[in-house]
Amino acid sequence: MRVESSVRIFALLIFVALCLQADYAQNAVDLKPSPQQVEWQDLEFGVLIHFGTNTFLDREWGDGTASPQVFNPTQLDAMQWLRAAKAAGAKYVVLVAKHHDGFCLWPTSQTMYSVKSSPWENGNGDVVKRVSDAAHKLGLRFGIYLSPWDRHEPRYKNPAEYDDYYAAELDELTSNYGDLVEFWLDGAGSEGHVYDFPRIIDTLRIKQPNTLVFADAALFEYGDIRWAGNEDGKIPYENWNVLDRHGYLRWRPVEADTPLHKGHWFWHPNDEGTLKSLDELIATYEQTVGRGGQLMLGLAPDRRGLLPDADVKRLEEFGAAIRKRYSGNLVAKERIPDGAGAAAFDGDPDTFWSAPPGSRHAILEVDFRKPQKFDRALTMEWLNDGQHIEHYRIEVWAGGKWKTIVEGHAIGHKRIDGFQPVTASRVRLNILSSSAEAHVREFQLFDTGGTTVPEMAASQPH
Ligand code: FUL
Repeated sequence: MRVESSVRIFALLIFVALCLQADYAQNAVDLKPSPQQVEWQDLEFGVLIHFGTNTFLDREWGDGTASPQVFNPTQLDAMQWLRAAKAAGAKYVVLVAKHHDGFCLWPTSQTMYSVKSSPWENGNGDVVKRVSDAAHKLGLRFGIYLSPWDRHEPRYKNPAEYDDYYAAELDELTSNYGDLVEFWLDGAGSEGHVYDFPRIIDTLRIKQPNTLVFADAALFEYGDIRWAGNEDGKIPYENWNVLDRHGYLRWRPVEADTPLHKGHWFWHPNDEGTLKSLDELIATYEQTVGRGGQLMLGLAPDRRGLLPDADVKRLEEFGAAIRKRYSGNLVAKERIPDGAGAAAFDGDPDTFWSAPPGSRHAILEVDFRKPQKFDRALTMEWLNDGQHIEHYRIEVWAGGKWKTIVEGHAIGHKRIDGFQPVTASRVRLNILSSSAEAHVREFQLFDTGGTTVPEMAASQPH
């Protein structure tokens, strides 16, 4: 009797252990985004603003010795900066509140190395307030960058004391400027320095539970957004949203930061030649947003406190070009409506089509009233339940059979496939394999006029 009951207890323990193991086992295809990540991924495009003593000293990385006296913009107008960002199509703005030189753009109580000690507005100004107010007025989400590496603050030498300083600054920034959409944690210069990241993130979360933390995957494990790994405005394809760090899996969508002026985050005199061309910006868009990630474009106001006219013009041109390229969706306009897959073809990313529950492959076909010419396909996966599509083809009906024009693996939030112009009256998205039933928000086709973007060839069939 006693032996029997101990066998039963042993069996029960094994069963519980197995259940627990099953519970803890992580599998990339089971991971889902948080609601905040879902909302953030829909923003697609933001700007990152660098402005400070570097602007006045022709520097990119200040060494912390600049006098606050040099900071004296004469016409600072944050509305001008953000109107231009909005015209480009940006949905959010992250302001560098403190760069590596340690100079603070808000009147922090933690140091005198800030706008308080500058002649600007007699030391009574607050750039963070100006920019957050402008963002809220224009309907843009607002976020901050607070450099951990600090080349001015004497306490930086003592990690524990510096953590106190940094956390106190973060507490001010999380308290006084409304909801923060993103907290940009830059790892540059911090090699060898130990920060108390759990404490820093706890400080952020107390007042800003919804803010997403951007960080290089190497900086610490539990960020919400990962860095693209380069500043060239390119997200490597295939782009999967789940990141595996030595067995620790996390939904961590990617953001690619790249400046509007080649190689320069801050404004520099006589720097007009580095302004990126419209074609370069379009290629950047297609290789970031078009690869399922976020584009973070760097803007740099000049010594007046204004974005240079040429930058404003380029941003307006960029926004207009993207709108023009992606507003003539042939599927929504020219398709013969037959009910099947309608939610993926309606031009409305707020609705989505689902493959039958439990299915692992599916086909969505578009029949046009008359043959249509197109050179781009834009596909969006509904990610709330995870990233499922693992292999797909885009095919056109030609010569009595289906011909593959694109073959790819990851789709994710958005995938723009570019190819040589093709004319067809039947097109299909052939989902060859998905880890659970596929969900498609949009399948769109465009004739962009054959503009060549060389790197788009990545999605050609092989
Ligand atoms: C980098 C910094 O070192 C650059 O100066 C710039 O702020 C960029 C956005 O991040 O890591």
